Amino acid sequence: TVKEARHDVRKFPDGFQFGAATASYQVEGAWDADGKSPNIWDHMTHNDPCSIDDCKNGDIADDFYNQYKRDVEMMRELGLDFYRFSLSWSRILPTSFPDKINEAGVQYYNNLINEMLKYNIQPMVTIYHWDLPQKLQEMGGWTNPHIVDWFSDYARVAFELFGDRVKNWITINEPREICYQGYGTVTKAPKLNIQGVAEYMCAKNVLVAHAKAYHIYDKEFRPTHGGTIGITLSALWYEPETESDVELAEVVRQFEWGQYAHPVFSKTGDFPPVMKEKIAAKSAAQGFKRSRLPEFTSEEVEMVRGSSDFFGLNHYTTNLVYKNESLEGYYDVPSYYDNIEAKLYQPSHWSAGASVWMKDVPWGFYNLLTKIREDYDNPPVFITENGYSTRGGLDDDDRITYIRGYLNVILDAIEEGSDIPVYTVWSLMDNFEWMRGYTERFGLYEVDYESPQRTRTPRKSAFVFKEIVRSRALDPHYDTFILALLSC
Ligand code: GBH
Repeated sequence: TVKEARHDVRKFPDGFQFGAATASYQVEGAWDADGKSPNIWDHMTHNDPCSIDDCKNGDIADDFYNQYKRDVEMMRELGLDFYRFSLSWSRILPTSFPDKINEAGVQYYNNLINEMLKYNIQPMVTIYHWDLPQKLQEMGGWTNPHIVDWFSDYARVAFELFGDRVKNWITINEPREICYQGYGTVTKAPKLNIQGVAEYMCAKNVLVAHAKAYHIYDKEFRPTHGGTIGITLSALWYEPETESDVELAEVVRQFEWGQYAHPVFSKTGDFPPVMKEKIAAKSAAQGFKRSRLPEFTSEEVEMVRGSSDFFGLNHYTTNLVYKNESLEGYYDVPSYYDNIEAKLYQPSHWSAGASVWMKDVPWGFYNLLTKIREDYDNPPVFITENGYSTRGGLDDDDRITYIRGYLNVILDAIEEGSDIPVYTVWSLMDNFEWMRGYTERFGLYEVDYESPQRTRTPRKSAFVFKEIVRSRALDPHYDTFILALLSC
């Protein structure tokens, strides 16, 4: 389904909330300030600096730790309803455990939250956005089932410290990226590269840890604090290349994000049936004694099922899918793509951002939103990230086109019955883009990494986004006006 983009002025529904996001390691810097202990990104970037494209790291990043007042000022400039940021586990709990709470780290988050609330900008807090304390990694990280307790103890501390003022919680950001990229491949810390095995152990533990934190909040904090809490998943849209790939594209979706969505949002819970079947069959054929996909106990299935007040969705782009049966022998280890027997790609004529994977495909987002509405009984969908990468520069018309196009299909989906009350742009400002370092820029504000203050300057997209938030509407002609303004 490719919908024609509309060119009229379209209003957002009453109560629709606009925000912007960042994550602790990507912006805070102050990596060892005031008692913070190292996390897996400190560890990796210090021990193997050129695992990052530009051999840089997040030691200083945007210096958000010290510049946060300027950033709250930017939130006000944009008129944001809320701001999404994440907590650094090892800044709050330097031993990784709640035996010792680092007051200075807590003070920093209190300052930030209070500064935002002064101007009525609601905090949306992600408890975990990839910066695991290094010590926990050394004990197996997300493959160790004890992490269910480690994480939920940490989450409880966060609820206790900030829950009087924070009413929107996200437990964990993007399990797929944590598990597949960090444990199955080498594309995120800790680069374990244990394909088809560690990533599934991780998947199970992430889901149970999330669910445990959810239930702690639900039972111990919600009655007095009355907030919402959920998990955020990343999902691309996967479109079949031809009619004969329709079924396959659905298998890919179930492996890519159904893996995390089905256990939480389906009526039955548990991993998607197709995933269980395929991995069990492959595992048997490969000589494993049991499926490489761990099982949930029936208590765990029940604990995870329904453990999210909303479907937190990070969405950026779309892939095409076609059948590739000849992967046998191509991979010398049990592999994820061998399980699926599919190839994914993006046609080169699709309009491209700076990241290799970034193409501007709004109709894919429309299809994804429709599918989430149909498959999971129309849950509230919080768009917790959406955004576009460039190589920098203030004139970012491509980003404007992208954000407009994606907001436009959100309005289409809402018209057709989707419940989408929240949109978050990634990102408020340029930041440390993981393995890409500072080579890819996602900010509405440009950050000057040569200046000691990490000076922030609004891009053209910041002015356009500000106008969208102010008018609570999409006016496709607004940037022409800005252009005229900037050139006179
Ligand atoms: C988000 O992840 C992160 O939450 C955020 O920290 C990050 O800065 C931002 O996006 C921009 O990257 O994995 O080979 O299929 C986005 C995760 C990355 C998932 C690209 C899909 C596509 C290539 N997405 N990935 S692949």
